[in-house]
Amino acid sequence: MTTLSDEIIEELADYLEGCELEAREATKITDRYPGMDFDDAYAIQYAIRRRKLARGNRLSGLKVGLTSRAKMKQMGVETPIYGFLMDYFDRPEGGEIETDQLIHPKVEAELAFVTKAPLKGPGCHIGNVLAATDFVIPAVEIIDSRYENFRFDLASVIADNCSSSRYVLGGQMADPADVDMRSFGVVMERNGEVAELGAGAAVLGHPAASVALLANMLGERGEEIPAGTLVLTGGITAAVAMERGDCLNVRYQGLGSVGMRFV
Ligand code: 0L1
Ligand code: MG
Repeated sequence: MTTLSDEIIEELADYLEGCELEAREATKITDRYPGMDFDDAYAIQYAIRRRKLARGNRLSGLKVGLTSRAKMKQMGVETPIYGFLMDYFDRPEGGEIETDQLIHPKVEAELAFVTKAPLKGPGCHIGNVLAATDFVIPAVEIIDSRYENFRFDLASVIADNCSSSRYVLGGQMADPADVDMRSFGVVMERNGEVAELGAGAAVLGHPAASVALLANMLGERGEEIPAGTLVLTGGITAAVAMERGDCLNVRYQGLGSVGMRFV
């Protein structure tokens, strides 16, 4: 049940999406609506999604955020969150990220899943996810919170589509049975220097647990993860700020590397 009227939800969706499309900073929406709850926040996020679909953009996947203890602690929250990915978020491996389209981007090294069968909660677990996974593929998510100076809270972040902005997939996929996802190591280098290191277990103990959680959260809305869905499971490393001129290279154990240049 939302506490905000449909009119206010649409007005906030218009405001936040405008900030995304024009790379304009937003002020925390809970300053204006302190009583808004997570249902309101997801209603705003879904309104943004509908606006993009109506304009002809295609949904390209889903993402789960705040899946690492470090990130949850940083934000003082206990709950991971989810958002959507659109076709124009997808950028080529080894390509350029246009910083003038973004506000203050940060990068996260992630393991992405592509499903081959639907997943529906409640009760979805790692076993269901592994059985329904076509392949896993390395990914870098470029998040770009629209909020001025990162002044936000969980409801404001959910409404802002969990800071989703761009993502880059690697070229090497793997059968989930061939990857030890808990000890799967990543090394993130910015401008040739190691910026972050991590292992897959940083993501809720096992990256597949993030997909299961997404299926269970969507199940509460009567939705499922359809077959053929790309799911970004959340940062294995902390998010690292990038600026124009920076080069990023992330090495993924046994799965090659993902690189990009911020121009
Ligand atoms: O992908 C994510 O983990 C979402 C992060 C949302 C908060 C932020 O912008 O740091
Ligand atoms: Mg992420």
